[in-house]
Amino acid sequence: MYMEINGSLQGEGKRFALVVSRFNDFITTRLLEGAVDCFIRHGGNAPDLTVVRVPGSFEIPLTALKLAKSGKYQGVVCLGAVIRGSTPHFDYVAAEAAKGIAQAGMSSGIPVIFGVLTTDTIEQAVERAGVKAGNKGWDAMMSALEMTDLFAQL
Ligand code: INI
Repeated sequence: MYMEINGSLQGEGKRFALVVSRFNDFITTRLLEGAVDCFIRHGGNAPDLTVVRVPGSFEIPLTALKLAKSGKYQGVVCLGAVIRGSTPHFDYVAAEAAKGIAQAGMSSGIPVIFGVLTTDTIEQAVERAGVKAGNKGWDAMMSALEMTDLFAQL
């Protein structure tokens, strides 16, 4: 026989910071709406959310780290949209966002969730922001709920 530990999806009493990039705002606003909706539908209270806007996805990691280390939140949800253009800029921004967000979690010791879209086209981003491929902001909040509950048990 073994013991298995799972995180529940209960939002009540949880406090989260959401770091949201203003770059590609028409996508990230939809991601934010999905994340907030998910939180409320799982019993969370809107005043327990703090939304922090940053210029672009490149700025998310440092901001997430500061919030994660503040001790005010059980978790941090990072929302952004990096959409490929005609130069290699995409690769640098997307790689730094992914690496930095992971590092923010490692350094702070609390769940820091990667809700940054990295897509080849605007259409792919739209599809993942509340259209036919769901809403990745909602998915990111689901991960935050599960991971923070899990961490409370470990
Ligand atoms: N930031 C994004 O969040 N998404 C993008 O698609 C993007 N592109 O393609 O340039 C982007 N660039 C801005 C970057 O995140 C920084 O804000 C900027 O370089 C200043 O540090």
